[in-house]
Amino acid sequence: MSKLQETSKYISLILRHKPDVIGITLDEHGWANVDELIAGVSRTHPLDMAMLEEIVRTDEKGRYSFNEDKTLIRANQGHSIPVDVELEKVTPPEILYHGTGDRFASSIEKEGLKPMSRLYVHLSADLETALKVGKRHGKPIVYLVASGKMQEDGYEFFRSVNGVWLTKEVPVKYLEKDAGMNQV
Ligand code: HQG
Repeated sequence: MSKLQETSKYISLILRHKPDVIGITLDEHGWANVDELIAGVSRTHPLDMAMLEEIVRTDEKGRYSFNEDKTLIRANQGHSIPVDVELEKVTPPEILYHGTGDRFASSIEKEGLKPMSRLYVHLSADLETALKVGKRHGKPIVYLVASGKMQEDGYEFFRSVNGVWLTKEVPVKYLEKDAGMNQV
């Protein structure tokens, strides 16, 4: 992992989960003050404004956004602390995907997908992304989520500005294990 990636990981921890590790707070929309973030992070990780701009610009998942004058920064999704990042409510495609580890299968097939430590269940528009997410949890499996049907039934879907699909929960009846996954 490069120095910049290490710093980025630390920033993701601060902006999504634990702003208190550097003694800062986020506002209700998840924004942190950029000067405070740089001052706090640079105590342990190399960071100045130019580096922070590079992290935001080059992040492969578009995890962060600045406000217009770059005095504030926030993570676009993935939070465990209760902030309202003004997610766009949108009509989902018929099918979305969720990748996870096979060790979670029996629990998921009993109780459905839950947000666990985060505010939302994270879904992807394509199988490949879901597979990547699943691999972070061990032997990957992918579930197809009947998102179109869920929306008809009144469930809400949101898409973060970096394209991650989010919903509060997915009951078992809308889940189907991807048959192709037996080959993985
Ligand atoms: C599982 C990454 C047992 C769920 C990715 C998942 C994503 C259950 C784990 C984003 C369950 C939570 C989020 C149940 C769900 N019983 N296990 N009923 N319901 N689970 O990390 O979706 O790189 O909080 O399947 O790209 O893996 O960090 O969620 O395996 O968008 O930017 O509980 O994180 O983005 O794990 O990942 P996580 P996730 P970043």
